[in-house]
Amino acid sequence: MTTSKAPAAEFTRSTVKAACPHDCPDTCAMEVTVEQRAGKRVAIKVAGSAAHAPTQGVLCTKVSRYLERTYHPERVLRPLKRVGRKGEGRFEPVSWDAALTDIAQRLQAIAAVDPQRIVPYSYAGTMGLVQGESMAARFFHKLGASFLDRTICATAGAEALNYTLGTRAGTDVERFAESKLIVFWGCNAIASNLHLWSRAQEAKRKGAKLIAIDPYRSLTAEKCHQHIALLPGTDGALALGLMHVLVREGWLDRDYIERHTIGFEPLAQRAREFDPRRVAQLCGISAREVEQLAHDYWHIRPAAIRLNYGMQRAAGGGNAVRAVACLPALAGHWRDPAGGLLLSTSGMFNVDNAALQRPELLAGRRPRTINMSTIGRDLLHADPPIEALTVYNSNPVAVAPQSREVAQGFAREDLFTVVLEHFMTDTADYADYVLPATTQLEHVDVVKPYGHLYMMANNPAIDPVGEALPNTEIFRRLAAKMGFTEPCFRESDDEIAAQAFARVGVTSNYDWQVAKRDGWQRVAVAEHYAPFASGGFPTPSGRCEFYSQTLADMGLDPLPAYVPPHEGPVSRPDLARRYPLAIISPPARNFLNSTFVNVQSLRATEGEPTLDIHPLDANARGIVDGGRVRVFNDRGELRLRARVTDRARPGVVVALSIWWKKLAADGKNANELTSQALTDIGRAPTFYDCLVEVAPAAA
Ligand SMILES: Nc1nc2c(c(=O)[nH]1)N[C@H]1C(S)=C(S)[C@@H](COP(=O)(O)OP(=O)(O)OC[C@H]3O[C@@H](n4cnc5c(=O)[nH]c(N)nc54)[C@H](O)[C@@H]3O)O[C@H]1N2
Ligand SMILES: Nc1nc2c(c(=O)[nH]1)N[C@H]1C(S)=C(S)[C@@H](COP(=O)(O)OP(=O)(O)OC[C@H]3O[C@@H](n4cnc5c(=O)[nH]c(N)nc54)[C@H](O)[C@@H]3O)O[C@H]1N2
Ligand code: SF4
Ligand SMILES: [Mo]
Repeated sequence: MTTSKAPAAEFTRSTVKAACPHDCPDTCAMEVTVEQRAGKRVAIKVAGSAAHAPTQGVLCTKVSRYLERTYHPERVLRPLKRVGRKGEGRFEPVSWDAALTDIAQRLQAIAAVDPQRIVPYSYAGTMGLVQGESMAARFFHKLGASFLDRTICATAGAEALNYTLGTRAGTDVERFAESKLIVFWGCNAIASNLHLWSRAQEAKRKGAKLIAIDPYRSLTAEKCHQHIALLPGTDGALALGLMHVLVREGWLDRDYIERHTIGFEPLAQRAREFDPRRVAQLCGISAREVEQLAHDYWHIRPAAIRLNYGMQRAAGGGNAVRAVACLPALAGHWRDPAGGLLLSTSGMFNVDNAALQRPELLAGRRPRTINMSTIGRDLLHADPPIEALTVYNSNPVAVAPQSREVAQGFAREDLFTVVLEHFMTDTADYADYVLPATTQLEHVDVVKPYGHLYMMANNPAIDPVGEALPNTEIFRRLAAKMGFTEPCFRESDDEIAAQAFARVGVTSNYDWQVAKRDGWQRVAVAEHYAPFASGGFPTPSGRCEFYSQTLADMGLDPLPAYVPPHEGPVSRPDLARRYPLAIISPPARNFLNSTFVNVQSLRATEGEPTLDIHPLDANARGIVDGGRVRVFNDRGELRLRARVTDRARPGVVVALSIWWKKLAADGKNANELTSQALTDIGRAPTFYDCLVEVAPAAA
């Protein structure tokens, strides 16, 4: 923190080094300008740090509005107790002491019967290691609560990468400026990975070719040289088709394959089944596009693939990631720091999770695991039943699939629900208690990124707004009420942050004191870092595993396969006749999942919930641009404003997300339609594997 006297002299200004907490690969370094006014610290500006290489001095539009969010008039400022029906949103303020005493008693009574009936529910509202799973995890471990399988976003791809590359590591975002071919595979970078996009722009100015593989002409796809608009959930077939051409043409780095991979022969055999004509049919594209992409991928070097999560939210998401992850090894693109593939860098940080989470507090107990992606079903049918749910850093009633079941589950009168929040979200409306939590400006944290190579520190800029407390402090006080006496329940946030760094590891040189002072610390790798230039894959074989014995031992396909969507003409011809359109609901540019939807300036930019539909599909149904439509399937129905546009390809409709249900005219969002079916690998949700029909709605 640096302090300097402002010219006016009646106040002091300082700049605080902070880190964006949001679930975004960019994890920007923020500088918060703070003024001392009447003895109180007031944040007056947030800006991107120019000194932090990935941030390049720029924050996205959303987080540029962070002050509007922090000082929002609708912040929850005091603990609230429900007085209305569940979901109705009627609450009255209570004191912290009264709230925590009652919560502790309720949890103790349930734990006396079976602590597994208590379930934590959290995700990445903040990606901070301290305000995420530290004190909270200790609390639930000591209690013996059910484990939560945190699958809602990334596990299909993460586990697929682990099976293939041995870890989550990839091309350094800073090197994309030097790539000659960049493939945005299921990645709308302009919306969801802005700082990589600016590197790609640099590359483009130096002559690079940019290609988007996306069912939708997203903001990114429209700015690429080429857009391959395949059908959702068919990426595995496309990747196998590329392999087919690479093998057929001998466009293979035989030396790299020989030294650093395992299973080339069986993989080549598998790829032979995917000739471009068949692939074209499966993916709804032309054979020429498959041939052209393979040609470019071999001839234009260095070639980097920015693989993102958009393509793994279908039945075959895991296998699709495995197939794409094989490509750089086949064509030798890992050799160049500006080649290869980036899905996630999260495996490169050697964080001491055991110190943060204290699994020893389980004392030998092995509670059951609840998958967060099937919370609707589990709230209604788990055995033993879920009797208490503690939600923090997440908004499941808006974001979890098959929302009608989720809301039904949350509405159970015999369920005791505590929600730690900034705002009265769709989920908070169902709580028995809502506890006010601090935002990133108000607490300490360490943020581990997944899109670059710097561990980030967050210093608090202001005191908590209202009576808000950090998640850690809420669990600390609750632990005291429960009579948990272990010293780890008394540690300060600063002590916890230091523990995240404690294990000075193979790939790390972290020091919390240094990070706090400087704002970040880079993983100790060379500047022109190429993760697998000379192999070194941390898999069981030490090679890139085209063939995975681990998967074979689990009874799964050891080779990347094409697994068609759960809901499509191949798997469910009956369903496809009744519901012929595939719907996807990818992120809106001005929201971050369901965060920021209640920030007026950002919501105004997004307008209202919409459905993009191709003119052919619209005409066939008598749907006009700007008209209201009904979107429906067996799970539910949703009303949206139609935008008739060829941004959506024929057969695919697009509802940018994730809206707050209560801010939509019909009180619903896209998850009314999505299913709780899971992916082939990683037990992850299949948000973009969903069939619907659309019809004009009465005005
Ligand atoms: N502005 C903004 N940024 C965000 C988020 C946000 O909500 N808003 N969310 C954050 C989070 S949590 C995540 S996980 C990341 C997500 O980051 P991305 O993975 O980039 O997420 P999406 O935008 O869902 O996917 C990108 C594109 O995938 C396309 N897509 C959908 N289905 C398929 C498919 O089957 N195959 C292919 N090839 N493409 C498909 C979509 O049309 C979309 O344009 O972004 C993070 N950043
Ligand atoms: N249809 C559809 N559904 C989707 C997706 C999609 O693309 N389409 N994307 C999926 C993906 S990729 C993801 S990651 C999930 C995201 O799902 P979530 O992780 O639930 O993300 P958010 O919707 O942003 O909700 C986070 C909540 O945490 C709160 N929060 C933030 N910081 C703190 C804090 O410090 N303390 C406390 N107590 N609360 C805090 C915020 O106010 C916000 O309400 O949604 C998934 N759902
Ligand atoms: S949401 Fe992403 S792009 Fe925006 S400030 Fe945060 S890390 Fe940066
Ligand atoms: Mo996500």
